[in-house]
Amino acid sequence: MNALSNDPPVVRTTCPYCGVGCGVLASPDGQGGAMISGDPDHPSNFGRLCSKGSALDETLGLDKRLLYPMVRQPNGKMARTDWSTALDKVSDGLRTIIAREGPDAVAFYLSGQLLTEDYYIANKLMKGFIGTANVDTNSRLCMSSSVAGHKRAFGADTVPGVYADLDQADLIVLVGSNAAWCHPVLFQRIMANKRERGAKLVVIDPRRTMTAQEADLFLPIAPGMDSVLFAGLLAYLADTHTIDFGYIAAHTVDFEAALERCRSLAPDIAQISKTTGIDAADIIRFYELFAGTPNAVTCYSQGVNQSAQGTDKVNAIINCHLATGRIGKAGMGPFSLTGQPNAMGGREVGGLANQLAAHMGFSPLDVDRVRRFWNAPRMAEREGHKAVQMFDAINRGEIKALWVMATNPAVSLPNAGLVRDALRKLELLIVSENVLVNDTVMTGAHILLPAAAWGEKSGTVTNSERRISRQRAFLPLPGEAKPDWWIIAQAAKRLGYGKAFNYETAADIFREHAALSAYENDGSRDFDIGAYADIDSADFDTMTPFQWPRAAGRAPGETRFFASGDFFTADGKARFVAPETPALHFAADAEFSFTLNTGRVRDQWHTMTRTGLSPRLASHLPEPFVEVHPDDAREHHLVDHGFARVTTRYGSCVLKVHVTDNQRRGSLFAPIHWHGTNASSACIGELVNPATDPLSGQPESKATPASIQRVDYRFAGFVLSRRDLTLPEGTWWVKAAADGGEGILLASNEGIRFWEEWMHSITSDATVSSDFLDEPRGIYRAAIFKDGKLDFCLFVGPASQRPEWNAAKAVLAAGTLEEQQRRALLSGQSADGMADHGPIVCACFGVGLKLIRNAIATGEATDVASVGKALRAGTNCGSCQPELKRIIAHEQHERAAHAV
Ligand SMILES: Nc1nc2c(c(=O)[nH]1)N[C@H]1C(S)=C(S)[C@@H](COP(=O)(O)OP(=O)(O)OC[C@H]3O[C@@H](n4cnc5c(=O)[nH]c(N)nc54)[C@H](O)[C@@H]3O)O[C@H]1N2
Ligand SMILES: Nc1nc2c(c(=O)[nH]1)N[C@H]1C(S)=C(S)[C@@H](COP(=O)(O)OP(=O)(O)OC[C@H]3O[C@@H](n4cnc5c(=O)[nH]c(N)nc54)[C@H](O)[C@@H]3O)O[C@H]1N2
Ligand code: SF4
Ligand SMILES: [Mo]
Repeated sequence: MNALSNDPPVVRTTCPYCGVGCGVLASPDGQGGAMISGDPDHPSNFGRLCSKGSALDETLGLDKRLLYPMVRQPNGKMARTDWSTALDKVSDGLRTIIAREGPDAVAFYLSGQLLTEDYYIANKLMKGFIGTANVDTNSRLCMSSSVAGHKRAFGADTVPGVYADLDQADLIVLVGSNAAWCHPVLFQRIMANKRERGAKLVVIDPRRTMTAQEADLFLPIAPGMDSVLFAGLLAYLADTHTIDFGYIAAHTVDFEAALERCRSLAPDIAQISKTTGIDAADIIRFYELFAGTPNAVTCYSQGVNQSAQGTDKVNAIINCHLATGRIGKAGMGPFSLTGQPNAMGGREVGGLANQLAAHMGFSPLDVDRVRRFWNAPRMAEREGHKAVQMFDAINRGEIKALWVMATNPAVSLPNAGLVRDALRKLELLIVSENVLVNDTVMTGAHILLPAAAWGEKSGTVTNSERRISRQRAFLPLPGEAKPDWWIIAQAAKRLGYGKAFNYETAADIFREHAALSAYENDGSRDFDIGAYADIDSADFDTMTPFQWPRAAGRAPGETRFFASGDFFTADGKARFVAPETPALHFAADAEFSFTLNTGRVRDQWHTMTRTGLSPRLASHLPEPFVEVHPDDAREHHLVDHGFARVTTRYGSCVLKVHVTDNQRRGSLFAPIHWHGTNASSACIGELVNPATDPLSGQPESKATPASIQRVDYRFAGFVLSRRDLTLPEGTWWVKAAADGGEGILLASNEGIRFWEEWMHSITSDATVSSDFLDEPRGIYRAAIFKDGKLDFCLFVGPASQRPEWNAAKAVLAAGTLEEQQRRALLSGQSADGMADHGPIVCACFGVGLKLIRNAIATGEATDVASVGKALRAGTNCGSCQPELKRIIAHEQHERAAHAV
């Protein structure tokens, strides 16, 4: 339903973040904001939201939005223009380059954050009308190894299972997935099954993540060695006669050859243990568990996909499910967890350069079929460049025009420095964006097109379990922002394809997409939603979430694939695939002796253009960091909370050091969220090697040879400000949203006199309302108050006593202040009534570490449940529960140690 009968109106929509695809209820407040809650009727989350979903209300502001079309002027500056001028420039630019150099000189780079309708027509324009398959997407960095693995094994990119399988599985294996942080609502479902039904959880990851902490069995695998572990599992299943010969004989081919290769890759447990670095006894426990538990689901994510062996890893996992016939039946199957809200939808429309729409490829038959359906004048007949190669082709000057939509390649592609060089070489860089400033825009866009954002746009997305849900608008379009599909259709019309792009609503496009999925299909292609080919606009408005396939005439229901074979290969049989020996291209050498692993943190989304607006989300892990094992830290003289420079052959960053034995020796981990717009030196993409999987083209983002050196700063501090600020050159800084303004954490070798001078220089017309200088102790604090409110403050002190900013943040948030509160600020104390609760642990209820520690110290809280009772922490989305457990264990350990 579009609007429930409550007052104010409630709009049902879908979360813009991860592939879990949670249903969201949004109640607009009429002033640009909205109340957000989980949709109890959505079958993906039943009302739950994680910290990011819960904080969506804090991300709706328009301050940082791109609201008008803009074009670059001869002087290099961007200036506002009208849509007609901007779109003429887009089409003239593309037309000129195509006329001069042919269609392969232009490219689109799309995103799993587009709606299916946007994605569909972007592909249609390029592959059917401009006549090139140079269309790729950030899903290349995300899901393409799964796609390639599915196609090799099943003949199509099919996810066989559904989330409900988790409720019937007795064994859940998570491979290369930090689901506690990255798919939190699904992880809570797994935890409920563990708690309530005794389902066992195995986690395979080089790091002891918050997910791993909850596992019954954690296998700390050496980076890149998953295919060896699963090759060993296949051999073990064969040796222990736990394979399903009937299924293998009836529905598969190539078992013997794959088994033989697996045996040579993983000859015995001792060898597997040596290669994978996992304790032999734990390997045997895993193999026994898997062999002995028919209801087993293996979920996997970027530790599998983002690898130079990604496709082999996927197939090594699928092999074990095929061999046991554990696929497509309730409670069993391999399960690729998708990352972005519409990663799956992008695959449906053929968003990747090696796919055509509706799960078709570049076979002459498919090309011809799509040509006829679209009545396309210039069908692309061969695959285009995959993302990394696309940017190489730009660098070589072969691609002259690029249109980027809903992704930030200057940050998220590997070897991002080279990507920026490529962007600068373009004759025409068009960017459709929500925000005015990001690293891609700043690298030199010629045309900026303001796209409708979440809450404003309307269409469909598909989650990990093939469930198509509506995103609905609940806010008006701000400024002159327009839906992405509208922008593409307008460009297409100007290029002369008006008839084929004559859409008035997203529903028009959805109908065509559904019709193509059914066109000459008859069960030959997995993706078929023909039941929706004639949906009218009113029904599209009220459409409830459903799973594909839904062929015309087929009733809605839970859908699985392959329980009784029927694969999409020519002979209907699945393929076992023999994995190759993992290529050791990332072997460490003397200069770069570490392996740099990269990934995500709980409360931030990618390059933070949305989550970065939320003060609540900013307070969990506000600084870019690198995790190091204690022994490595000792050897390299690194100190916890100090700084280090991480260097690879491609670039370097200066990051906060987190020393933790959750990290493997020899391995470093850094999150991907920071970049040039929000930190001085933390764009991890610049460090990542551009090696790719040979089959999928997916970059190896999890293993780059790296080195680490200690960096010292003499002073540290922070700024809180109601306005945008630039810090002096040479300062290490990171920005973080704060209630009422912006926070900047800083470190510097410049002393307090330098900062005092800087303070006075930036306040030339205003006056510093009060400041405090303690030269012997190296402390400088200054503040500007305006209209009784804190406008700006700067705290600098010796790095060894890094100033705490929580008390000052409370002052910034407070609004008008009493005299006593002002004085308290500069004394570094919490003002009355503004308690400093420490860094936030539970983002949903804003519960700080100090409060939690207090509750444990007083004995009020002894476990997660009692922390929840006392403080509410962990009682909403639950994704901080693993961290609460760590804090409780740590505090209790400390207290016991002191008691001795
Ligand atoms: N909070 C948050 N959630 C997100 C996102 C976000 O930005 N923030 N992004 C979404 C997107 S687009 C995606 S794709 C997903 C990603 O979700 P995940 O894949 O769960 O997240 P990552 O942190 O990228 O990586 C997962 C784990 O792979 C491990 N790993 C590294 N190398 C190996 C290896 O060789 N073998 C194994 N077995 N594991 C390895 C890493 O240590 C890491 O813990 O998250 C989605 N959800
Ligand atoms: N080292 C390393 N690199 C990685 C990864 C990793 O684990 N390690 N993970 C990879 C993965 S899995 C992914 S998915 C990528 C993600 O990387 P990106 O896609 O580059 O990251 P986002 O920050 O999500 O960028 C989305 C951009 O689109 C804008 N946007 C959002 N919604 C819309 C919309 O509806 N329309 C338009 N026009 N614009 C919109 C946002 O403002 C933002 O600027 O990063 C990849 N890069
Ligand atoms: S788990 Fe969180 S981020 Fe993912 S869809 Fe649900 S609410 Fe959104
Ligand atoms: Mo992703």
